[in-house]
Amino acid sequence: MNEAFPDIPKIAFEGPTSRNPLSFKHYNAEEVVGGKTMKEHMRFGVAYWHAMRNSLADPFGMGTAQRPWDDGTDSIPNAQRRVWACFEFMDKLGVDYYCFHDRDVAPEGRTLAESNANLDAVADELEKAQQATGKKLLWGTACLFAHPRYCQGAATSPNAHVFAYAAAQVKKALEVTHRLGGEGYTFWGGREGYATLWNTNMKRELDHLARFLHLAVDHKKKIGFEGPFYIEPKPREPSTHQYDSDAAACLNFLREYGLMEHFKLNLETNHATLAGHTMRHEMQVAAAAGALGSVDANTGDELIGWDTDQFPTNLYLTTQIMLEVIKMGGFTTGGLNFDAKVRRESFEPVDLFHAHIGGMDAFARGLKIAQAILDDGRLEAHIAQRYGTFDSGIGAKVEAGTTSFEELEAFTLENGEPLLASGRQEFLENLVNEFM
Ligand code: XUL
Ligand code: CO
Repeated sequence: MNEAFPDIPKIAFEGPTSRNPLSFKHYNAEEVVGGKTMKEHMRFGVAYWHAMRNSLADPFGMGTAQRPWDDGTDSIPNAQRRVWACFEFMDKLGVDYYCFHDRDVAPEGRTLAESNANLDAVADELEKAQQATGKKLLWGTACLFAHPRYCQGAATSPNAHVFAYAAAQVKKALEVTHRLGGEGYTFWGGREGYATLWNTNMKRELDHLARFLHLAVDHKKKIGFEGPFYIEPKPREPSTHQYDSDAAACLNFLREYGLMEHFKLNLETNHATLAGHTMRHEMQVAAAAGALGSVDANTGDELIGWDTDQFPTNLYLTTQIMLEVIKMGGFTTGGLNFDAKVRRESFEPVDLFHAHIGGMDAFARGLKIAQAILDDGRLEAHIAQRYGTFDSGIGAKVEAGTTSFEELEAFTLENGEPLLASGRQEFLENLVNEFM
């Protein structure tokens, strides 16, 4: 096939003084930072649905994207051509992973059998492209939110036949993910929630969702898929309320239904924003539970209230993400998947490169800054020292669980008013700025 991006060469690292927009200024795949190469730290992924399938329509207007390799039809040859465009894109960009929904890569047919056959035909091509380029599948997923049958939910639909259809779709998507050597499998429940409680039995829907995920675990074992399942929190959009609303809600759900050992979280920045949290908050909640699996790397717009899925360029954000990633010991099966789309105004193919290069460079800087902050040690030492009264004496007894209210009362009667230390927020913000 002809090249999809004939005018674009392989993107090289040219360093911070380069003025070539199609080069990396900071992302240098083989450069070692804190004992690992940048590419081992980051494990970047291209999101097939945005890079290859997003027409850049918005609620007020039609798509604008120019994608010359795509004839706009739902044919299998077109879907197969797109595979090679995607792999050429990844290859020129130097990204090793991709992620997909079943319906991004292959068109939905008139029946489940036809849809499955379509998916197999494109999976054949994906397999060939993976073999030809060495690129890998970070995770796969099933689109359980676009088709009208899922308008009232998939696993949480009030209709048992919809539940069955969704199960059949996940079964197939999981099998294809397994066949392609996917390192994980994601569940994002865009319609697993409600529009109004006036028509909803929330308890019953949550029970069904848990049953669905247990069935998926059973099937994963049956076919020998060893990667983790990820659940991706998001509070709303498209539903009014989504059951997987934030990291804490997901963890509570997984614990309540005995699913913790089978799931980790896939955290997305713009979803954290919609939930009224910072990404760092979500990451710490997940990491504390040993459940920080993967990241959908993007950002939202503070002035628009929706999931704008923009490319991340804010160095404070990427620094905070990489701090949490390094502190948890790095990704294992997960990575940084650019669940992000170019703006509707940025309709040329080259804009896909500008967007991803910018995100990769921003994460490279975030990684270096995070590692420098950790190597310097003052920030971490400050936090450790802030809790120093729990390292010995009565504090150590509190942490060890060997004291009582009587003893704490006696301690207070004897020692009087506690001596507090300043929180030093401004001092620490200035310290972080030394590294930016
Ligand atoms: C939607 C979203 C999804 C998931 C995969 O907001 O983030 O694309 O990442 O279904
Ligand atoms: Co996402």
